[in-house]
Amino acid sequence: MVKIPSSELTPEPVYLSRRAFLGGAGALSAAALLAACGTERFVSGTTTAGPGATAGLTDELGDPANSLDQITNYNNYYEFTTDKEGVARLAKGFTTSPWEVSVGGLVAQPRTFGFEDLLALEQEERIYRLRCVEAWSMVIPWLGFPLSRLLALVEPRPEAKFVRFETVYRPEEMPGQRDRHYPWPYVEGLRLDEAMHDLAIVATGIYGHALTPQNGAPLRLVVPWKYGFKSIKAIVKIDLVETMPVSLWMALAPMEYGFYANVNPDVTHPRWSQASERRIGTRARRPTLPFNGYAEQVAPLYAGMDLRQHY
Ligand SMILES: Nc1nc2c(c(=O)[nH]1)N[C@H]1C(S)=C(S)[C@@H](COP(=O)(O)O)O[C@H]1N2
Ligand SMILES: [Mo]
Repeated sequence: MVKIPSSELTPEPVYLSRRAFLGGAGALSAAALLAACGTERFVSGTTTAGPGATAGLTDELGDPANSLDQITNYNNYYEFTTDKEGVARLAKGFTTSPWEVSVGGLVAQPRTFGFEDLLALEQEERIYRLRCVEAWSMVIPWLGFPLSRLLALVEPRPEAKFVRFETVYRPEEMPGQRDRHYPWPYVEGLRLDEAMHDLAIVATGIYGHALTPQNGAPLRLVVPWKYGFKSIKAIVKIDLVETMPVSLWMALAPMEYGFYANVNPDVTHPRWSQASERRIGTRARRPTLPFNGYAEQVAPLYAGMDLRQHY
């Protein structure tokens, strides 16, 4: 396990300027972000483009990013409502500060992080496809950091094989959590090697702005090669564990939602095909790509596994 020296944590003044940036600045151009390795330059790379401007951003396949308006008004977040177009209104004003995340279980250095501690890690932009199991997708320019960096800080012990994530339980602010049909809190999990893969990130922003409540503020997981439900929002607890965690969706419908949930056009959901998807903002369906287009990077994680059995 690689240890992250504390010198890698961003010093305070730089962090403060980033916070100013997160709060107020407009969208960044991808070039500005990618060119920036230091935070100072990162901040000076702001453009005048307003919210919703896509600033010509595309994913690596050349498809345009969805607008901020689309990303923040079509959401899955059952803690609020199952109505995708109603999440934004119900999540408005959700308390995201102060916020703490406890990271523990089978680790040498269990620790509770304030959200500010995590913002102090260097943030980078990742333009990822998000493919919902319901067969729609978006391209989203996230801001965040590799999950591996956070896990390295707590030093997983050799017995740790999986990572278990938990969403906040706050029924007084989350009306959907008063619906007892769901085994709240929302839980998700990854195998440790999946969690350590560079593509798995903790997102803290979108289009250079802080995350909106409907997108999982203040921090959520993003695992782009898996169906969207794995990308758990509003995380308060992360545990390194020895046995495979049971996610909320596995508990509810194990025949429909397995642990792995890797995007796979060849494995049909019991109630619909996964061969194609609708990109939000467009009409035409497009073929769904194995591992959501990230096969080259992540397929080796599953060498020798029957992906039809482990869906
Ligand atoms: N806690 C929690 N996390 C969640 C969900 C949820 O209902 N609750 N929905 C998931 C699903 S099904 C999808 S597709 C994505 C949607 O993320 P977005 O609304 O930011 O696009 O969030 C995932 N994370
Ligand atoms: Mo989803």
